[in-house]
Amino acid sequence: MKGLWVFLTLAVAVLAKENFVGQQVLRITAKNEAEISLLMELSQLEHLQLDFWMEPIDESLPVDVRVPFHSLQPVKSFLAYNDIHYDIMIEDLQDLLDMEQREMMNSRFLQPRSTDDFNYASYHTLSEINSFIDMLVQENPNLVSKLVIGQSYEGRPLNVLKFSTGANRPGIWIDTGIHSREWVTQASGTWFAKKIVSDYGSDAALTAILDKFDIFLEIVTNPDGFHFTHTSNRMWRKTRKPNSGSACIGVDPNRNWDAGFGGAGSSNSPCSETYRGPYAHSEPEVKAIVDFVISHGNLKAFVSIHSYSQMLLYPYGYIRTPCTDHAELDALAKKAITDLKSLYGTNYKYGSIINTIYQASGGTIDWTYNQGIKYSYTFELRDTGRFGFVLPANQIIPTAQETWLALMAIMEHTKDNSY
Ligand code: BHK
Ligand code: ZN
Repeated sequence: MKGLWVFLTLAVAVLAKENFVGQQVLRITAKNEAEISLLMELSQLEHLQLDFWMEPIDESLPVDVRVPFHSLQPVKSFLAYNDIHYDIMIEDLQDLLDMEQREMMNSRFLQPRSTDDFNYASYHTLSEINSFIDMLVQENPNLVSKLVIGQSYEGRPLNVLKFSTGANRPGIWIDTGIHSREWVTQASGTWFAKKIVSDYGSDAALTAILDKFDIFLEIVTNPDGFHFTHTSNRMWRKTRKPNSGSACIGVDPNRNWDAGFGGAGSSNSPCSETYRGPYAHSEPEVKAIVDFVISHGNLKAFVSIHSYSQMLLYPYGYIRTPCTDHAELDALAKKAITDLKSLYGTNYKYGSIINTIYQASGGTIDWTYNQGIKYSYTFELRDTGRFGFVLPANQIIPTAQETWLALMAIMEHTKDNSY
């Protein structure tokens, strides 16, 4: 009887999961504006169900697009007919996802009893990460606590780790996983949490930071989306709130903030991956952070971590005008990516969002910067597109380690330049 239930449960789980058999990720290199225009037209054809991992904006950056099997032939014909160059980055996305699942299964046979046992080199489910959070708090009661800053649309707690060694300190915020499919970010966030408790009291630089500042770390910033990436669709980016008048679900939580909300570089179509939502801060996952930032009132740095494309970005994304602190933020970004590169040679680009990636309105750090949090940055972690959102698990620790060096550069500068 039990065997039958296990079988049925597995069968339903398999059936309920979106499969990506035969789907490819193409890297399209447009030569000129005309080709970009053609790609923009292509992206408007909803029946093709294209998922742009990197959007067509201008010819300075390649366009990465996930193409469902039924659209491969028409898309490739369209590109060939228009003489637009492309390479196949991922031959069969499902093969990569199967490898990812096998790796998770192999690492799961032992339930960790402490954060020392936790496998940082593997991807983990929401409940595994939540258990990790609770263990870390239990093991370090004088340093770490868990704040619940709100609830997701589906009712999950929005957990924030607070690292604190004294009362009434200014704060540094770090979030990972606001886009749920960017799995190396939640995995890195987990590693950062352990790194902070390991280094406090032994590493002079981190100790000095924590003697002046609290660090707030939200590892799973979009828990509904993250759960959905594990159970139903690995490629889910947005929140999971239904949209009235549409069958499409979810809002882009990096277009939902009240900074140029609704402007260029965001969509008003609920079916778009960059749908801004019905109004600013409509998403509970965003509103919870907004309320936290305002009620805290003394955050000095705010770092929001995405993947992929290896960039360190600062405001603005919604306007071309350089922000007041452009020169300082630029110099600090250069220092941070130089430190990052020193570990494994990973190359990062840096600059304002609009100049480096593309125009985007309603983004997180434009809002936090306009709230007066000067050191507002966004990372785009590894890689540059070979694996994209499906970064092999053996890159988690190196990614987290090198990113930590850049975070330390930002936090030290914040410590030395805030009052
Ligand atoms: C980063 C910061 C602010 C606005 C946009 C971006 C790029 C980011 C996005 O929201 O479109 C790209 C992305 O998710 C992949 O991490
Ligand atoms: Zn993202």
